[in-house]
Parts: sequence; structure tokens; C-alpha cells
Amino acid sequence: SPIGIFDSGIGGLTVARAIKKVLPNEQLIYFGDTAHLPYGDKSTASIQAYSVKIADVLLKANCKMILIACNSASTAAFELVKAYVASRATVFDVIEPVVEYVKDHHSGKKVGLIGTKQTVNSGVYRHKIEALNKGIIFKALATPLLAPMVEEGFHNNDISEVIIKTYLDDEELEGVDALILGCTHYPLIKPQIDEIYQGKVEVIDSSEMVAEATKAYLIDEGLINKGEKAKDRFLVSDYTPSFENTTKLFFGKEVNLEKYPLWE
Ligand code: DGN
Repeated sequence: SPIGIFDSGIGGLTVARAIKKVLPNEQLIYFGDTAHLPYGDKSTASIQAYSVKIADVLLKANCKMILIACNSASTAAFELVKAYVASRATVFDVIEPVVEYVKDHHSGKKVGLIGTKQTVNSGVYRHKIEALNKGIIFKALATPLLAPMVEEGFHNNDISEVIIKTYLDDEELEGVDALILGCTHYPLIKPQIDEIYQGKVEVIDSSEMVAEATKAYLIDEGLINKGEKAKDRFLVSDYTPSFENTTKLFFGKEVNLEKYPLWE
């Protein structure tokens, strides 16, 4: 049975891509809630309602696992989706594997987070990292311009350079030892962030960690696909050609999007 992955839009394809890389024989069913994006500016209640509805779609498609590939949805709806799905499938988010990594590698250090308003204001990363009791000083800055900037193709150029630098120069992030990229879109600007920090700050890309955690889980549980691999599917709640064009940016190659309205 397939792995279900969902996001507010197509940014979560960075996570799908990382999963494909380590688990090439698994069928993916991706759901991008393009009718309701961006989640980063929505209320927690709205994101929860969308997330449960999408979980239903993925359960109907017989997914053995549901991966919330969006930081905003992970902060708003992970606990709720887990309770809703219960024993029908395993639910993963993009935060837990990063918290584990930070625990093992940055105890006693200063760790920063950048993400959407929803992700930062929810306090979920702060809560989880402080609960580790590892003496980590946690800092967080909402960087709402970055996701739309990347979506419009502004990365690795002068404009993105200025915007990224302005955010990273914020006093909140002063002196961090590591920076968590808490948004699906940020792997695309990791090279620029690395360049600015010149190796002095470890820049943490959650998509790779989530992919490794997923693989380890499927192996442990004996859930790895051993048969023929069925074709991946990419569903979106609203279709426009511009969404399809942008898939290449996040997935590395263009994919065919199928329209699948959440509410008829
Ligand atoms: N996918 C969202 C996230 O990771 O927070 C970013 C896109 C958005 O909804 N603004």
C-alpha cells in the first residue's frame, strides 16, 4: 500500500523528493491543498479542518502511512490527525525527526528556527525542544516572505540574497549554532543560507531527516513494499497550470497534477 504525503500546496514535494530518493520502490500519493494555500497565514482551526479532510482522502486510498509534509500543518494538526487516524495508519510529521536530531547534536547550544507565522507562533518547536531539557536556548523568527519568494522563482539571485540576509541579521537569530529550516520551501534557499553563514552555523534541512525516519520505520515494521511498484499520484484540491509548472522547482522534475476537490 502507498505512502500518503500532504502539504498546503506543492512545496511538500521537497519532502516527497527526499522520500523517493531513499525509498524508490514505494508508491507515493501526494495531496497538495492548493485550494487553501498558504496554510502559513491561516488559523489553527482551519488548518485542522483541512488536514483531517485530507487524511480521509489518503485513508480511502489505502495509505499505510500519512506524512504531514508541511510545517504549518504539522504544528497545527499533528496530534489531531494522529487521534483521528488512530490505528488505521501511522502518522508522521516533519518536526519530530528534527527535534530528535537537535537533541543528539545540539545539546547546550543555541538553536534557531525560521518558518511561517503559523509555525513560529504556534510555539510547537519551542515546546518540544525545551521539553528535551537539554539546555538548548531556542530562538525563532517568522519569515513569511520566504515561501512566496521561492514559489515565484526568486532564489539564488540578488533579490533573495537581500531578503534572506535581512531576516538572518535579525537580533533574534544572533549567535545561533544551528538553524532549523522549518518550511517546505526552504531547502531551495539552503545554498544561499549556507553561503551567508560560511559554515559557522549548521543549517538543518528537515526533508532528509524525515525521509530517513520514514525508511527506518518501514523497515522496522516490515512494511516495505516488496511487490511491483504502482504509479505515484499527485492530487491537488485546485488545479492551475502554474501549480504544475512549479512542481519542477520542488520535485526536480515536472509531475502531472490530478484535480481532486476536497469539498464537492
Ligand atoms: N508548506 C508550508 C510550510 O511548510 O509551512 C509553507 C507554505 C505556506 O503555506 N505558506
